[in-house]
Amino acid sequence: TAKSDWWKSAVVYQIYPRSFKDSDGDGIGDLKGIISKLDYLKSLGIDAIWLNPIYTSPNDDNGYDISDYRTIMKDFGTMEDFDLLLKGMHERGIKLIMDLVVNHSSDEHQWFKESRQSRDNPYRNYYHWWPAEKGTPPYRWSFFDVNSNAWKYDTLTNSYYLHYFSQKQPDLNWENPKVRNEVYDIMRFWLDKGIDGFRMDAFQFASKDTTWPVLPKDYQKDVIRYYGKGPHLHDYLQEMNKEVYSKYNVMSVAEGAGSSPADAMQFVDPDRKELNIAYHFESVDIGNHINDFGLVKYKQIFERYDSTFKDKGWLAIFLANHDQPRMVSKFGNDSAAYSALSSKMLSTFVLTMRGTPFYYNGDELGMTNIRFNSIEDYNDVDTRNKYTALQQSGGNLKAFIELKKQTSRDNGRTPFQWDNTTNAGFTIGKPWLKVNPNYTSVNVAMQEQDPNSCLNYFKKLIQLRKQTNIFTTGAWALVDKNNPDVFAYTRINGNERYLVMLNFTSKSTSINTGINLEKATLVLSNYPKTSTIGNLQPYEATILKY
Ligand code: TEU
Repeated sequence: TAKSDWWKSAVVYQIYPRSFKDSDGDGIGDLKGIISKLDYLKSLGIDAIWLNPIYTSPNDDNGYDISDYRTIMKDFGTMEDFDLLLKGMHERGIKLIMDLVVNHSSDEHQWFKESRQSRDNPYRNYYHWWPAEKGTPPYRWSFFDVNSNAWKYDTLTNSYYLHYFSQKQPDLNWENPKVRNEVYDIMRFWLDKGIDGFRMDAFQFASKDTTWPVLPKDYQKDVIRYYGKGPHLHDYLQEMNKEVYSKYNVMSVAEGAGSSPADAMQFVDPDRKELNIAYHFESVDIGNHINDFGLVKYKQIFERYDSTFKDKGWLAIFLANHDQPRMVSKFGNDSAAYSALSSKMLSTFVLTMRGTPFYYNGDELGMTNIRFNSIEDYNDVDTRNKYTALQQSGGNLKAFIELKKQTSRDNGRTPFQWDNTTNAGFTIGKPWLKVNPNYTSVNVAMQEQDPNSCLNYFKKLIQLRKQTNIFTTGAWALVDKNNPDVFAYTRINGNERYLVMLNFTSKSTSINTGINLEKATLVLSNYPKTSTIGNLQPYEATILKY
């Protein structure tokens, strides 16, 4: 791949800074904490880090509500810390991708404070307002609002403002060129510091039909179709590319990329000059647990996307992030017997697919869902507000808590497990979110010593992805596609041929590859002894060269 396409062969590691490493004992992870772990990050072999938002924020949604885009959140440190972090990363050959959250700002951003003052304030049109004398605005669903209503009435000017996420996250009005230019300036500010790209948070929602048509009843069940294709979305992206991205050798990721492969292609078709990588949600929105939706349906998603993207465009491959439960708790099996095995199997998947792997911190250790028993333990605005809503409507709170043990975003946000000292070595203070009690057996210190650990297996996978570019560019095709237990595929580049076989179940099973494997050689497996050809042990992952 060309030098400017470095992001195609990169492995991106996502750091949730609040939970990674606390340096000052306030219980919250910070930039100095990350700096102290740079050698760990280097040892993984990853190429780039995506850092969740670190800008000044009142933390209604843990940094996704930004009140100043050019300063660092006090909890996380200072701009000096940031400069040192970037320098330390670059010295180790690691690139930095920042989160760009510009579908909305915080309600505590200066722009919004001005905007709400009066109907003729110069910042009024930075946001979407509906004057109350026109009646109630056409209903818009909100992801996080307790009343699921994205219009919030504000007495000060007798108007409603729009917030697709929480009430403290008002949506910016992208139709206003001043807003667009403000954002381009913010982007230049960080790119000129030398960062290597942006993940564009929820940007698919940025363009709204401001004639505010009435939407069909229950449209929110298919919300991306209605919110993810605003009338000017791609005009904005093309303008942003022309004004900013085209001037830098950096990468851009569309977080959310419509609701079909064709939609996703629109964001990243090189001829359109918009973004680089499409990060779509079909493979995580499919359901709460692999046993519910089944492997065959899951495989079909990847087949549909890969067939659209085989000649142009580029995808992200991921199983988890800070909005998801832990990868092993959703797609694998986190029981004592199978947790490590299935974690390794899932890592094999992420690192051998076509697309750029986005790998979530802690998954390299096999970290699992925490499964809080009480709402008091939760921090996540989404979980808390939905609980309150249910409380108000007299719903089944017990069932809700059971469901959140599987799905809450906080499952993936518990502190990183460094060692078996107090609080997993994350902080000497009181952690902002409880540490998973399994830290005594799942942690970096132990796994670094164990040649068979998840951590060491993850490092091997990264080395493998670097030794050959087959996993980046090789053609991808499903094998035994209707097999309900096994996710298997080939990666082929001319004479170089690899077969990846992943057993997604806790039973021994078989696979019909239709390939002559007599001369095949073993590349990597999560078992010391792989099965005879055609058979796979529980959660076995085996890569063969043939
Ligand atoms: O998430 C945006 C978003 O659209 C997700 O809620 C998505 O629909 C879901 O994960 C699909 O399963 C981003 C951030 O990742 C999230 O943490 C923020 O809360 C949100 O934007 C608002 O900024």
